[in-house]
Amino acid sequence: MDFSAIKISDPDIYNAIQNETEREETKILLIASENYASKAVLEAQGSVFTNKYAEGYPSKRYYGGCEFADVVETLAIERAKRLFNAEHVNVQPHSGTQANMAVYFSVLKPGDTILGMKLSHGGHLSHGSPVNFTGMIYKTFFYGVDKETGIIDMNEVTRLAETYKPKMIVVGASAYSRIIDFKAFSDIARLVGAYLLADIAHIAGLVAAGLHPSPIPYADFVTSTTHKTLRGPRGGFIMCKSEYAKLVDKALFPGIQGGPLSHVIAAKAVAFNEALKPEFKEYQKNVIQNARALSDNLTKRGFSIVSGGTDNHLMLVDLTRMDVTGSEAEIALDKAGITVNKNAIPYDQKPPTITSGIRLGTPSVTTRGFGLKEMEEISEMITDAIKNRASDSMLASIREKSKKMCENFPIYR
Ligand code: DSN
Repeated sequence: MDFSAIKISDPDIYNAIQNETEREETKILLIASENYASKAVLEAQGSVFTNKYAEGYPSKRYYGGCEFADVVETLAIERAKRLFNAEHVNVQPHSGTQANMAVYFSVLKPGDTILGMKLSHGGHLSHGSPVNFTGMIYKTFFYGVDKETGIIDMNEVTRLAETYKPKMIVVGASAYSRIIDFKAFSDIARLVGAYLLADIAHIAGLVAAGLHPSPIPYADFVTSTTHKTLRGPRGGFIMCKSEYAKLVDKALFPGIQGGPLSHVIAAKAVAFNEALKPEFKEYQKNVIQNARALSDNLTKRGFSIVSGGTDNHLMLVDLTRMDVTGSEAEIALDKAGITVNKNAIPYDQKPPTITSGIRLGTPSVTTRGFGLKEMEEISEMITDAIKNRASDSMLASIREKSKKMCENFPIYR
């Protein structure tokens, strides 16, 4: 992109942008929720639509001059509908949490009961955590994964649903590597008269490509972000059955948000268009293939993967047996030029600031073109960095290797 104006007007911010570009280009990014948006997405997001107020919805705005904001929002909606086969789409949520909030506000009242997945077992803050608005406004109960298998315990979901009769069941995760059975969740929701919300923020790209079963036929509401496997701009969106369209739209605006971010909506439209192309399916296949390869390679090198492997774009590495904490591993890997996040593992004995695990994902490295050979080399680098975490010279020499690998696969250059 052209940064000629900011280079002169604001060198501090210009330098930070250059440094961030350098960081993204030269480090191996394994954070499962991040990706590299295309130049077209960045251009749309950096466009003059940032200047425009467009409160309301296409053709029903509270401001004049919205004809082109209508064009981008309508295209974003139509493309998302096609991509996911959805009846109704709202592309205005600023984030995944705002999308979830709008769904809750559309059909729940304060004090109603939600059943979601435990945060420490891979769920999300906005699925009922006590430190989140969901835990403050609603009564919340949680299911988790089986201690032995690391897989969602559907018997427990049924038992909790029958016991607590939630008004909403939430399914979806930030750190769960196996296929989610949306139909089974829907059967339980019907059994107890609950709404079903499927939050596919992490797996949206896989769902769009038909590589993970879609919740659309089963869930009343489906929410997502646009920037993870979907590889668009940072933001959220909501899909729902037509019967909830008005309630959802009203809950989002004027309920919880004001003016939509039309520049981000333009970028969402670009990303949805990219995701409709055949290359996107190939990309998602490679994301899964790389995740499996990384998980297998790490297992061969003695690491333990929660649930024994992965069906999607991510894996949770249990470091308990390696005698290293998640935060120690995160710091050592960063020094070696590999960016990851520490992550609680199910039944973790350590606090969330320390943790016994790291979460690894392959969406970003696959976007830059890494394949099976690189997955093997990365697993070797991860092993060496964790084993030699006390040696700055070893970490520096791994940093050289990771940098070289990145230089062979430029992102924006
Ligand atoms: N922060 C996101 C993630 O890393 O999965 C979830 O909101």
